[in-house]
Amino acid sequence: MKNLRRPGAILVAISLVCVALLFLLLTANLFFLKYKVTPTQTAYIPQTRTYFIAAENVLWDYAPSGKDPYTNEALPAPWGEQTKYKKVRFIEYTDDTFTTKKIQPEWLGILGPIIRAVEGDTIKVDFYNKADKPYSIHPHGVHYDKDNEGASMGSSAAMMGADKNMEGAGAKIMPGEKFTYTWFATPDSAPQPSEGGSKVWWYHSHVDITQDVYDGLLGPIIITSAKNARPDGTPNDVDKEFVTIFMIFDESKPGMTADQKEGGLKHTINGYIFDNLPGLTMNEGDKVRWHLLGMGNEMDVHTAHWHGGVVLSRESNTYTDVVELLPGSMKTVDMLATNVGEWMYHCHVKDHIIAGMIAVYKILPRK
Ligand SMILES: [Cu+2]
Repeated sequence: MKNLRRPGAILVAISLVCVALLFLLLTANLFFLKYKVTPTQTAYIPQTRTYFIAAENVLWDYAPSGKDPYTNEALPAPWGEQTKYKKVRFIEYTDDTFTTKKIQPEWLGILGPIIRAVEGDTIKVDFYNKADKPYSIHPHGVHYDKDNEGASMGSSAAMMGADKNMEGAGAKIMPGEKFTYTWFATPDSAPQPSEGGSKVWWYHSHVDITQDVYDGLLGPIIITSAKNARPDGTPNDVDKEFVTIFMIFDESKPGMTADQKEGGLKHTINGYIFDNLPGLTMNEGDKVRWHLLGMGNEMDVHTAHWHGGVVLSRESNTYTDVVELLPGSMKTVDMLATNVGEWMYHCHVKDHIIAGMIAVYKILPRK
């Protein structure tokens, strides 16, 4: 009988030890939840940010004032002879009915809306092609799968007999159709600790990659690091952010004279020439982050130059007042705005200055 009772006692003892261990585990967990998680409650909680963006035909004016508003001089020939052209733009709406447009800062110019996200976020873009050609949205810097790459291989790849399975569902959105892109802002999308609290990436249409960006379909993505994120996704280490793109839009057509072709080369900052870019205004003492983008062809070798101030380039680990841009470039630098006044902001390439790649930014006195 003794031999039969012993295994039962051992089983009871094992059960008691298990219950005790379970109790300890539970209380330790509660302790962790109470004392370990509480201090990090202010940490950024990743979320899904949804944008409603349409591609639309527009009439774009490279110089709406009809003159150089800074010098008050007439627009020089041949670049000032025609300033209005049919373009296509990415336009943001408030919801999926695509009826109410969101107001974007005037300085964004021809660029599409800022697609902003924080490290860890999911980005959803409801895209509605309201234009009359197939278009897409292809992002740089964020994580996506093939269906959300937004890139067609184009006719040249098709001619080479490329596998059409290489194109995902979002590669080519036909006129009148919609597609929802899903992208992820990973730690690799965010600035590194040695960089500032936010950085810039491109997005653009990628159906006919040689033409879509010239049509006008391009815009910025800004990713903020989780440790620097305000609830609205903006970075807490600066007061203001601007995005400027240096690009020569080619409006020339076959059969034009050489002079007409030159006049069709619009040397723009955010789609404006000869000081027509509005709204680059800041206050004395502001910490200002400039996100710089370059796009275009081999003639798009640009050197963005600020008068009246310097910028901190973390890439070069120094202060400078000239930043080099090539087609496809994405750079972020910071300025402490101290020098009150109106200052030139232009490309430093000689031919580009003459053709009007020049704007003005203003530092207003502190009230
Ligand atoms: Cu230039």
